Amino acid sequence: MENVHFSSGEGKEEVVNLYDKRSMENLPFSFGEGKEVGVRAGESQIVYGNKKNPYLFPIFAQNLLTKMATNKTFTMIKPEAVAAGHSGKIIDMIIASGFKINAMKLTKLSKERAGEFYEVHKERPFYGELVDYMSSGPVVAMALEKDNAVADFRKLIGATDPAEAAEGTIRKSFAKSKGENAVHGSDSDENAALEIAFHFAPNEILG
Ligand code: RTP
Ligand code: MG
Repeated sequence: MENVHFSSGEGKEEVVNLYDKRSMENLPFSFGEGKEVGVRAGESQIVYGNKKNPYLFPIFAQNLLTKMATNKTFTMIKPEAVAAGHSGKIIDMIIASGFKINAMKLTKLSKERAGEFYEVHKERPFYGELVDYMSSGPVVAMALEKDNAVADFRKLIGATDPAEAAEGTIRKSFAKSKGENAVHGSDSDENAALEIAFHFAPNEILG
């Protein structure tokens, strides 16, 4: 389903193509911070959201409307693991565990983008350190597909603290510490969808 009706809540309604960024940008009303918009696919359903990033919102809306995908997750190989040359071995483990790579890029997060990505941890004492670390060097971002993707990937990466991670997990093999722990893995289907949309434009995602 590509075409969705966006409603401003004030009687105005527009049909936009979720895969066309320009049609989102050209909406005659905004769905900025704090503003609720309705989303409707055909006549079937109306859901509401107030996501502030217009490029995140279409994917979020699409997932809400099509039933949240349970076969997608998102990962980043974190800066210290990329710098140490572990990317290839980590990607091998991911593929060997049955995940299909739908999108992948080497990129570097600015402090601002890293802060936005980990915004859920804003109040935690390690937030500043986490943002500095995640913006300290290149990361490899990937959108992954497998049945039961989120839970299976969390199992593959192991506990946050490598001292507690099971043998054979990515963190047990490559993490340096609880902070510098080699990889990120989404913690829910909803966050997987948001995180994939945060890093990839729709036309960069294959599959
Ligand atoms: P992630 O989100 O990166 O996949 O990690 P996670 O779910 O296993 O752990 P989470 O609680 O979401 O924490 C996010 C990241 O913050 C850093 N952290 N440092 N120093 C500390 O006590 C501490 N606790 C967490 C880690 O990089 C962790 O992965
Ligand atoms: Mg987490």
